[in-house]
Amino acid sequence: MKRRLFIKNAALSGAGVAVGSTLLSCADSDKNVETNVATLTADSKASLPLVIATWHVEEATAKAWEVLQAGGTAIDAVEQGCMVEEANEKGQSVGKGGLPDRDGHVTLDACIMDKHGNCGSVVFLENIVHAVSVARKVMEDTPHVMLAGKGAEQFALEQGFKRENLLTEASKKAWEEWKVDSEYKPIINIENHDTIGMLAIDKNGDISGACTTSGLAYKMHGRVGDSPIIGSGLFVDNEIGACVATGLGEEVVKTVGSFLVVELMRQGKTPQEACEEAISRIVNKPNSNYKDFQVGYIAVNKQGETGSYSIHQWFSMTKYQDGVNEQIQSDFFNKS
Ligand code: SD4
Repeated sequence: MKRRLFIKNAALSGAGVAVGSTLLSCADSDKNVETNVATLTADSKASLPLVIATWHVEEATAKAWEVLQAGGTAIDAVEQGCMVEEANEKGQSVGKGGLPDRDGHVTLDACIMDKHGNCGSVVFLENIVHAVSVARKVMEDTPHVMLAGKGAEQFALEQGFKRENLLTEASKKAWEEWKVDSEYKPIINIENHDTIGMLAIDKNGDISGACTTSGLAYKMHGRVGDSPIIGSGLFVDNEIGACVATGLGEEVVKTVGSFLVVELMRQGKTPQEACEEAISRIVNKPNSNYKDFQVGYIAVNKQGETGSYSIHQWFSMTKYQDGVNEQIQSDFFNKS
């Protein structure tokens, strides 16, 4: 994920907002684009398939789209889409090349959830690039939903995954520079974000989701975030919709954010309204220090309407629908 590039591009394009034109009527498309992003009506009929992902990950959504267009399932699409970022050594965010914990270990968290509500997850996994695929194996080939650490690695090796060192020279160098005056504080966003979350609806209208991350850069060894926790980092309900989170996982876990968004959609909120409400639960806590951290949600409902919202500026969603792969700048809470 090219964060610096994204910031530059967004600045160059003014508001930096792109809009899924297929979801808008002709009259709508002439209006202010920022408004349009947030005002898809309940009776919008989105065309399927579609895929959305956190941040600027157009190669990943392109892969997922390819699977969906060929008639593939949403679960295959989100797995293969996430794998693109996991294999991307240049993105210091996920899988190979991910920034390490404060002791220099790259440890991965991932989960996946299908249209039946089945789920699989791995936490604190080392030495395996495709954590999302290991999570899928947990879902499909074990009676469990979550494997951790050495046990997860052992399971992956037994399943034929290759063992490899995930700490690239570039990430090692970044870690060594960070150690100079680290104060052992983990870092969240703006300059590094550490996750890809992806949601897809296939041609049959079935929804699946996945999330994979190297977690907070320079976290404590052993720390696990929201991304592999079903209901927090990801939740899919094929009758209602799905949500995936990014940002400071501790805050997402405390509000069970993705489950909350899906439940709010069940109560009638649009994906946009549901994401906004979930962010408001975080920022409106007494003594919330939200100015110091970022959380962002993206969501889709069964009708194919999408939404995204974050605490701070610069969060974005990549969306591939109707042959258009585009980055959509998220609206955000902290405008002060
Ligand atoms: C975590 N939620 O480990 C992840 C990190 C992330 O953008 O999404 N950063 O807390």
